[in-house]
Amino acid sequence: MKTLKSMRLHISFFGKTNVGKSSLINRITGQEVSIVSDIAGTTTDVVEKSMELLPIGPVTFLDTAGINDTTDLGEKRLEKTLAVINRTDVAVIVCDTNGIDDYEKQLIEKLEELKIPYLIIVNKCDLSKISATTIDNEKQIIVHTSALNDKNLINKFKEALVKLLPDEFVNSPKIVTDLVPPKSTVILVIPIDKEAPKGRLILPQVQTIRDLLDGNCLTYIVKEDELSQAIENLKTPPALVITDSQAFKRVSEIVPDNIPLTSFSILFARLKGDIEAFKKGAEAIENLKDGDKVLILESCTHHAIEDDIGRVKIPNWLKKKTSKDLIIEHYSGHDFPEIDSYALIIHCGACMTNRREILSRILIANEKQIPITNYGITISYCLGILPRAIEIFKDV
Ligand SMILES: Nc1nc2c(ncn2[C@@H]2O[C@H](COP(=O)(O)OP(=O)(O)OP(=O)(O)O)[C@@H](O)[C@H]2O)c(=O)[nH]1
Ligand code: SF4
Ligand SMILES: [Mg+2]
Repeated sequence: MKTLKSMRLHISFFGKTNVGKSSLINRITGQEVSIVSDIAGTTTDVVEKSMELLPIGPVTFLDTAGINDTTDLGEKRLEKTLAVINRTDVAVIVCDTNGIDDYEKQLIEKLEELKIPYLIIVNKCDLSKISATTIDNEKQIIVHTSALNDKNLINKFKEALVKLLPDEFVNSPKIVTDLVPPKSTVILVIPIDKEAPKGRLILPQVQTIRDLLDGNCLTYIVKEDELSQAIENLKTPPALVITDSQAFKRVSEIVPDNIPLTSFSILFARLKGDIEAFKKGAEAIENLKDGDKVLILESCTHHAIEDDIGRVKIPNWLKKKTSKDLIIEHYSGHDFPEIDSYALIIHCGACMTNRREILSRILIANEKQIPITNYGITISYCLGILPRAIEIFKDV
């Protein structure tokens, strides 16, 4: 996979004039980024729009001038596009239901040569069915849609995009060091927990420590009983305190309000998903009714122990928070079960899987309008500490 052009993912739309590139970008961004008209050649220069595309991250859309079959000939047609290709992380080739021909094929060849991932959007499907068989359905990611009236367009686009995202964009290696300055002090609160393997730390704790060491931070590790003393011993307040969620309440009482505080599971909700999307999902807890079904979705079949978080703790917290009679079901595995009957999905911390898988699950749930959140966000929400725990992400 190519290196990213910047921290933002650059997504460029290519295609012939009038196929609906600008209309698609306007729909996806929810803004009038480009002028749309039925006159071929409406977009003449590259138009850029940067935004936060939930739950994927920061992106820049590039709308290009369409290629006109009759006036732009041969090499010249491709030249027009090349300057933009060089800035592209993911390409979107737009055609109408006539399918693709030489120009798009030439473009695909170039993209493949440069190892730039691409998807094909067949637009204007409201007008007719696709006639040409020029697209290789086996090999390529294709979205059939209509910028005019497909209500599902945005989700379909994001689902296709997630499959193509460069690894370095979708799976950021930073857990916490982008939140605190180098050389700053961070305190980790790690209670003795039955779920931790005897004599060891659990994976998210180890990964956080590694990230802090790599970021040249000063890392203190304490149990909650030693936390007050650790803060008192420091000459300057720590830049951040990170605690196990299960001790959050007690820790939040000890850590003064001016010191940022979050939990391991919230850091991992960001690393393995999206805090905004999960926060929105957690808000649905308030509206749960008697008899509603809640799905606890686990990415792997880890050994369930006595007071396991997904089987005992979360159900108890939910009951306490809502006072409702909820039906709580569990599913473990990498495939996605039938989710239509659920009022809420709560995903595990996803320590054994990657962000791409969680993002696609968020998008599938969004498409079915089923709220989805995760363990860390749910626990914080139920304990009433979510606003404090996510404060640190505000400026990121
Ligand atoms: N029926 C229908 N019309 C569409 C659809 N998408 C776009 N259009 C219309 O097609 C025309 C061209 O749309 P644009 O979005 O300007 O196309 P473009 O590819 O950006 O065109 P250029 O900028 O000229 O290259 C406009 O009249 C749109 O309203 C669609 O899905 N269905
Ligand atoms: S992937 Fe999920 S279910 Fe598996 S161990 Fe990690 S948090 Fe638990
Ligand atoms: Mg245009």
